[in-house]
Amino acid sequence: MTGKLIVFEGVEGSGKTTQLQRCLDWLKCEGGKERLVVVTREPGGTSLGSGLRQLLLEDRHPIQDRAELLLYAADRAQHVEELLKPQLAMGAIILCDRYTDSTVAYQGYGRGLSYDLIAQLNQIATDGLEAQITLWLDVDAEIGLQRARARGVADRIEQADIAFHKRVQQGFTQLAISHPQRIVRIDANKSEDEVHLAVQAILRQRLSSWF
Ligand code: T5A
Repeated sequence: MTGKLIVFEGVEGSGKTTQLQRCLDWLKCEGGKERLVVVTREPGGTSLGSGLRQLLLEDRHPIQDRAELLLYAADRAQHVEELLKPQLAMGAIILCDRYTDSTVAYQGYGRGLSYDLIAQLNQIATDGLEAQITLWLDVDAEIGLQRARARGVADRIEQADIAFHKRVQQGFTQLAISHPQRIVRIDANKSEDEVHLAVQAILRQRLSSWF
């Protein structure tokens, strides 16, 4: 595959969506000149995924933890085959809001499901497709939740208690320790501009080594 998969990860309100959009604008005008740049997200990067996203985030039905895990895996399997693999084959730079680490952090550390089971499901869902780089926007879980909740109604997962979100945070910390080559930590407690400059600096370096 000639394209590159760049993933943004972090707790609720860590600023992924904001930074991903700013990164897209930046890549379009300088960093990724003449390259196809695609923005996507999990859950919800495909038509099937949009429906699964609604089920997962709206508070309409009670969802058991293993059912939740399988719904995220189904979203990912569809996303990988329908969008990620074909776009990477065309040479795209893909900016993806969340990927496999979110499942380890939320369903593993947050819900307490088996890490082995999650690793197996991630393997099945991705067919082995890994990110070239994961930008972990590391913000204090309480600050992130405040930012997310300030926007209005909290979704099903944002409604979980602070202890859950702190376990998720711990999950991302452990993942970064376990995968130092792939995961780059960015201090997301800083201002939007400062975070954007940090993202730019890392990607500028990577882009020049890739292309
Ligand atoms: N999930 C997902 C799982 O449980 N398992 C999985 O396998 C996967 C893939 C997805 C949910 O699904 C869960 C995780 C999530 O709970 P979502 O809506 O995509 O749902 O949730 P988030 O990804 O958390 O989206 P958010 O919009 O809540 O957070 P973002 O994208 O990190 O933050 P953003 O950019 O929208 O910013 C939030 C607010 O903060 C402000 C912004 O203006 C905005 O108002 N902000 C800042 N304020 C101050 N300083 C900064 N540096 C700021 N950056 C942004």
